[in-house]
Amino acid sequence: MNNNGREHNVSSDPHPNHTDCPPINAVGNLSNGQSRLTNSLPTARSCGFHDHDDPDNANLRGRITIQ
Ligand SMILES: [Cu+2]
Repeated sequence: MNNNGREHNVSSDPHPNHTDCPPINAVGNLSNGQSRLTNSLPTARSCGFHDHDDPDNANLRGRITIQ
C-alpha cells in the first residue's frame, strides 16, 4: 500500500535492470492509496526492492524475506 502521498515505482533490485527478483516488478507504479501484489515468489530467499523513479533514496528501499 502506497500511503506516501505521491507515486512510487516498485521494482526489484538491482537498479536499473530489475533482474534479481522479477516477480516484484509486477507491482510497478502505485499512485497514492493504491496497492498491488507481487507475482509469486516461490523460492526461499531475500529480495531487495526500490523506487525506480528515486533509486538512491534509502527511505524507499526495502527487502522481502520469502520463507
Ligand atoms: Cu530501478
